[in-house]
Amino acid sequence: MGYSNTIGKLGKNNAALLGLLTLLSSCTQTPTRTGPASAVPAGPAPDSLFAQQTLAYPAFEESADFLVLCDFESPRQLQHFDASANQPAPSHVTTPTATGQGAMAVDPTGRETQLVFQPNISRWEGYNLFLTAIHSGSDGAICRVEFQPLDGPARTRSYLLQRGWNKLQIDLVELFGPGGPGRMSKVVYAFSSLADQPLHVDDIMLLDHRRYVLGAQEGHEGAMYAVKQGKYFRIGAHGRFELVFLNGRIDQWYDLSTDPQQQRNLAGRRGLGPFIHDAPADAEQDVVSARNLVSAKKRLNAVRLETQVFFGTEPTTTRSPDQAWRYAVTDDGRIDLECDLDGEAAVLAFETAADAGFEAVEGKVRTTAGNAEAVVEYVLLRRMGEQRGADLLASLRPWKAAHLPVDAATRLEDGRLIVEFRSEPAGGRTRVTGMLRVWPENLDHLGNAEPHVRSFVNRVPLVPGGPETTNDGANWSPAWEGQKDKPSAEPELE
Ligand SMILES: [Ca+2]
Repeated sequence: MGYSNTIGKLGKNNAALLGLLTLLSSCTQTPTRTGPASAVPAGPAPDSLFAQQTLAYPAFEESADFLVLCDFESPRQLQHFDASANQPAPSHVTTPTATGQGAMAVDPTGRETQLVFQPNISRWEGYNLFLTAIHSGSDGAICRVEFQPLDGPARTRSYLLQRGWNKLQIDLVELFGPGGPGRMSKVVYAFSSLADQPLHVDDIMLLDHRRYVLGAQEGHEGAMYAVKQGKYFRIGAHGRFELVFLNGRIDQWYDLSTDPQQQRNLAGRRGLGPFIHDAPADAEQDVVSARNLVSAKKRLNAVRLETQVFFGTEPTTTRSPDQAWRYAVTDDGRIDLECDLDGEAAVLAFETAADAGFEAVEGKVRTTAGNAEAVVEYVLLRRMGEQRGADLLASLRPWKAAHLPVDAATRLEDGRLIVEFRSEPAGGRTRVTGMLRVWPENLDHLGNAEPHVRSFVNRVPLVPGGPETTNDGANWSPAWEGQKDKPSAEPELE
């Protein structure tokens, strides 16, 4: 099994790094104030604080709910910073500010300094995005933001600051999972590699930037929902399962029947997958762009997500995507998957959490493709005993292949379970279709899993040389097929 560097390149850490680089856009210098705040007419005047914040933080405008913890418009707000922990003590300034007419300044005495913020409101439930602005006098300083919840371990994010204002946008779901951090004790800003210049902090805000494409936060058992949350898409069925998608991949997986609070991510450290192993050299690049199209059909209780992923630095408008992923998720826990990959990538892999008790069992279904006998291999990642709960059933095969050289291999690495499916590239591209199941729970045995695999194989017939439309990607998805319906939820274009 080849673990090239590509794995890391395409992994979660790099996605986080990408987010970091994306978010490190510094905004312009302090807006010129023409008069005191009292001179501003009532209502949302162009230079009202609210209008400035909306302009400075695009996510602010999109969010349904927000909480400003500190805007530093009053020197009194410095009391939320622990004076004993901050050396030297911060001071209140009126310039520069990111928004409004006040900010906080600290003069670093050495190469390192830290600010300890004790939030006036510690209950952060319902918020999932942390925004703050930091002004640096030079390029190259490093800011580490550490969140210390009252219960549970601290989480950190580090940023390389540019000269001027840096707007940090930190996804709390990414850090703490969908349940969020709960109650927050402290947020520590730790600066290093500082030049001998003052630092400024403005605007500490929490946002709820979830947007429901289908369903709602509450729903009856089995009711589906789809939420866009920043660059994440959370798709699930209440009381059954939730999958979190990022850049065309399943990043997190939760078993809602045994874990309604979503404390335990069943996906591996890098995500659930599919990961591409043995990818060619030209794919060893970072994701530069991902386009998502999510559509939901309420009556069918199904959600479809399509993601186009681009690597490299060429403009994405003038070329086809390096990877195209299509998922159709239904309330019964079935995920139909289809991917189209540039290059000769031959191995797709899934990865489950190290300590969740997964073991792999491989099975085969014999079927007839045209006149040829074929064998579809599948794998059941099951959990028995004390950790009994959601299992993962996976079966992948090359696009429209008469022969099915799909090979499921398993191996343990640091406790994680990794399953690989080998595929044959054709014409410089790899196209794979497949089925995953994350519900019903406790499939446990091949006898329970086989009917699901068989229905998948029969539904997408293996007809060599058949008409192009047989397995056309636009039509093949399960709940969509043969349904003459009108969408009851408006398709969402991202
Ligand atoms: Ca301010």
